[in-house]
Amino acid sequence: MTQPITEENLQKTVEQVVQSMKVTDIHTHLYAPVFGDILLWGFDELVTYHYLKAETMRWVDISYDQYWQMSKVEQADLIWQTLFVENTPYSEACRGVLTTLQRLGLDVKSRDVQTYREYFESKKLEDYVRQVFDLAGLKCAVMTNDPFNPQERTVWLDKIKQAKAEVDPRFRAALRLDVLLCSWEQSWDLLRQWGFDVTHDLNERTIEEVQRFLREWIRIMDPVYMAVSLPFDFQLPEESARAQLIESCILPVSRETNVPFALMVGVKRQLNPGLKDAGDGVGKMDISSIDYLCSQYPHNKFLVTLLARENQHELAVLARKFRNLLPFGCWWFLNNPSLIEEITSMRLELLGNSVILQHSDARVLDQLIYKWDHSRKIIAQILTRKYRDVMATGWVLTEAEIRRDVEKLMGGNLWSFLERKL
Ligand code: FIX
Ligand code: ZN
Repeated sequence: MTQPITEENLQKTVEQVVQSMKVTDIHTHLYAPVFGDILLWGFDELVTYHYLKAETMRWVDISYDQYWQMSKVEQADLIWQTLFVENTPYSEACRGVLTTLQRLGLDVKSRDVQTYREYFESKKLEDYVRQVFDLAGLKCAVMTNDPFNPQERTVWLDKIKQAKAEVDPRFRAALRLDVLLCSWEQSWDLLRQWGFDVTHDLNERTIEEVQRFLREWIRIMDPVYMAVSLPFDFQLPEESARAQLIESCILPVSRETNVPFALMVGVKRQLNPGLKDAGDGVGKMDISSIDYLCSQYPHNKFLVTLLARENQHELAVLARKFRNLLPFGCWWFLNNPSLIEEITSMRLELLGNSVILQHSDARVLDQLIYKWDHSRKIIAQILTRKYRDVMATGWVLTEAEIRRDVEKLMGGNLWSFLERKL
């Protein structure tokens, strides 16, 4: 581990370290098995991923309603026929399905969907979770947990809070607050129904009670962070309920509990409602809102990922200015080889080791396999280039140092960020 790295063994060493590093997947839509059928997995879920729905609807002449009236198996068969048989599956989401099948040991060249389905039907979930985490090299997956989701809420309150079931330690919670922050017109009444003394007006009592709601759910979930997905036109400062809830409720509780606030900004919600969960688009956001948060709240910790390619450079520059800002991942429409390469190179050049390079955003358990397989290959290529540039100056590198760097970049920086005293 301490022998110096040479030009001859550099690439192989970096590839081996990146491939074998157990990662913290800082953002997913997965759930621990205790949450039941909201944890999606298996062939038909893999093939009906909303990315693939959108790509399929570009080809077929059926209406959106006709698609949504199909069964899951019928939808998967349509997607498979359209994207995998009538066209070569080289889009990132299509290729991902094939990488997953291949890594699971299935015969991709057979194109035998029935055999694929039988394979997954033979799996027991508990064993399969272990198998997928091993293949993907995951230490931990951070979920997206919405206290306003009735099915999920029941599990937290009935099963977990009553200590009837532990959340699997491989799955950590993230307290997701889109409904609270972006639908206050509805969410205040739900809080009232749950026993919080709030009104629609964000008066002092309401602010106190929303803070109590946040503390309550931090106690129940023990979240790694609080998160919100925000539209591209998100602005702070702003005269709005959302702005007041963020500044008067989220940020004080975030600092008090050392639970960072994660902002995921740049969505154009439901550009095409007919596509439902595949209907969102992207827009460039005004990064001065992130600048405002980091500068006005220097003792708060912010995790930030932005959806527009055009925002990536300014996010990296902003992170150079504010140590309370930790950028993460190549989110959603950026999670493609060409953009991962561009963004990762730029981040290493501007931020060195002080960034979290990737998250999977996996919605289907099996996707962990391909999302991390594809990203690891690109990250290893870029890191090899960066190490080679450093070694060209005469700098002597050891494998232990490469391992140290990669651990930080692949999620370790999240845990040290939590421990930082700002
Ligand atoms: O807001 C989010 O967490 C987004 O990642 C999702 O809404 C989005 O649908 C997604 O899964 C993208 O990969
Ligand atoms: Zn997501």
